[in-house]
Amino acid sequence: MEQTFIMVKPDGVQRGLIGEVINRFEAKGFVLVGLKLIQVSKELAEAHYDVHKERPFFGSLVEFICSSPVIAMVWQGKGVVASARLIIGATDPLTATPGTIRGDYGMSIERNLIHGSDAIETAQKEISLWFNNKELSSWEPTITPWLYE
Ligand code: IDP
Ligand code: MG
Repeated sequence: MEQTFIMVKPDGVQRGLIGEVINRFEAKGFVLVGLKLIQVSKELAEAHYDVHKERPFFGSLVEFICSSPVIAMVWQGKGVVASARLIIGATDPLTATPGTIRGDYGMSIERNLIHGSDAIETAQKEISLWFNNKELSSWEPTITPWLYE
């Protein structure tokens, strides 16, 4: 089953939005298979954002991600990678559609609350960067037949 990596960034944790973020994925019908609160090291933040290492904001982005604990999660379900990106909204919260997490709660691109993997391949890489196998549970909620035929 498809999985994606979701992180509540330091601003989301500081603003008390952990429960709100979890609720949106849970209420939709996705399944939480991994969850931890961690203080991110510089090495992990740099590895996670490696594709952006040449961008001018890379240094401040890494510093921001390490500035306070984050919530790292793995969510599972049909089409979860693309659907999570829709739930999260556009990168710049001021242009993100209301109803999305960034559209409802964000004010700037540097403080956009949440990360979600951008493709299935990226999701697999990010999940293995942030979690080891023992930290992930494979389980199926009993309500599954009420979510999928
Ligand atoms: P995404 O998080 O929507 O996938 P990306 O383009 O992959 O957006 O950028 C990764 C993160 O880098 C963004 O979530 C945001 O925190 C930060 N970022 C992206 N573009 C800018 C920018 O122009 N200035 C400052 N930070 C940026
Ligand atoms: Mg991205």
